[in-house]
Amino acid sequence: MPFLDVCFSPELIHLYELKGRVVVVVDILRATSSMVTGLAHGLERIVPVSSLEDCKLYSQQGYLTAAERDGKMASDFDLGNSPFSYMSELVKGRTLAMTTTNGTRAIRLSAAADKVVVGAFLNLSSVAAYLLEQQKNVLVVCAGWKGKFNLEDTLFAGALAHKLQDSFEPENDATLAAWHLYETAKNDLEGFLSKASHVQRLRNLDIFKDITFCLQPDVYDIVPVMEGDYLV
Ligand code: 3SL
Repeated sequence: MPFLDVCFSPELIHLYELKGRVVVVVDILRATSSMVTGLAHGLERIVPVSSLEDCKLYSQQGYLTAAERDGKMASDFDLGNSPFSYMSELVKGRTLAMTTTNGTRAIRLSAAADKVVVGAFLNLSSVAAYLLEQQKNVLVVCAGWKGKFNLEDTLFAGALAHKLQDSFEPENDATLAAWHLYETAKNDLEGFLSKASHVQRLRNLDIFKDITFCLQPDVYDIVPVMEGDYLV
């Protein structure tokens, strides 16, 4: 049986062998939720970039650009990081260069994996089905917040561990911890997360509906996969 492991923060990724694995990068609030939403709404591909400067360079090549820092849209870019802004006609058929505080960095740090895919509650069952097909060891990389642990990404890892529990073996205590956390929270994810740091951070910015939206399971049936520099 293949293994399922969880890396709680990009700062810990050096402890894991990525080669031979499928990595699922997750940033529930909100980067990977927005990526899944955008690609499901007709965005052609996304290049995740680390810095605002690099992202800006892409606009000179005709790319649509999206940038977020500390929960806010950075100035002089086309989009921020609300999934609702990725539902517009503006994204259809376009290539997007995107940089966010944690999510895009976690994707770039995972590049040595055999495959890098993007997960969110919004595409949870599709990611689980994809992993069942691949039959390779899996590492869920939680984007966290500036190197620190967060609850919402860990809950996603736990939800995936629940979905795959008959077919994947938990590799260590991180997977077990995520499984138990999700078991406790599964009937009311939003209530469970009410005191979570990033939920409070977003609420302080008057961002409420994004939280509710990003916690919905299986709104979309796509699995974004990195191909070269692009998420498609
Ligand atoms: O950190 C990130 O990558 C973002 O998802 C953070 S935010 O939800 O846009 O504030």
